[in-house]
Amino acid sequence: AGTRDELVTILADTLSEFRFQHILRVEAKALELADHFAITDLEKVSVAALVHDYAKERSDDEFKTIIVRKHLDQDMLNWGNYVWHGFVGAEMIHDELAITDEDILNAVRRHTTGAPYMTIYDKLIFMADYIEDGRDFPGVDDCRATTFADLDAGVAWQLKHTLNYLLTKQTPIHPKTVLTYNAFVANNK
Ligand code: DGI
Ligand code: FE
Ligand code: FE
Ligand code: FE
Repeated sequence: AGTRDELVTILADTLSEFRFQHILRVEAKALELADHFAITDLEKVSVAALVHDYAKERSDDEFKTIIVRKHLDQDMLNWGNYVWHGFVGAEMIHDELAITDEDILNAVRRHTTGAPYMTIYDKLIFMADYIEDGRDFPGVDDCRATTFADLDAGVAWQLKHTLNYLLTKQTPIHPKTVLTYNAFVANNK
């Protein structure tokens, strides 16, 4: 059993069946994208995809405790699970799974809000999470086609639609989401 298979066993025991199936679909889509864009470190892509939602099912109290105890940016206390499971989740993945690769940890940190600068691994996970085969929202097939044609255009597509959706819900928008939108959509083209 290699690193990837050992990890899958741990995740199957740790996550709900629903989440476990999602991360397997994200891995499959991320590997499709990696192949398409000729990314060679497939182990890294696999591990990043498999762990990206590792912390999603933890309690608010557990996140808050870690933010305080590890002296992370205390502004994070003002946000919720959608921010924590990436930024604080990366700490849990590091500490509990002993994954130290910064490309992997950054891809987890950036998978929900994105970031103004994203590595190829960040972009693969950000997009695979959004267009994995279980996703079914209006335009998802257009987003899939756009992403395979031009990865940055796919990132921009997602940001445009997520921002629009968040505005209709009148839910708080994290500054990082706005900075990413500016970098990939508003300051571009
Ligand atoms: O964990 P997943 O559900 O697989 O996907 P995700 O981590 O990419 O996103 C979780 C949700 O967070 C998704 O519905 C979009 C939303 N989101 C992204 N940026 C923001 C946000 N929600 C709020 N309220 N504010 C944001 O800035
Ligand atoms: Fe997530
Ligand atoms: Fe995402
Ligand atoms: Fe996800």
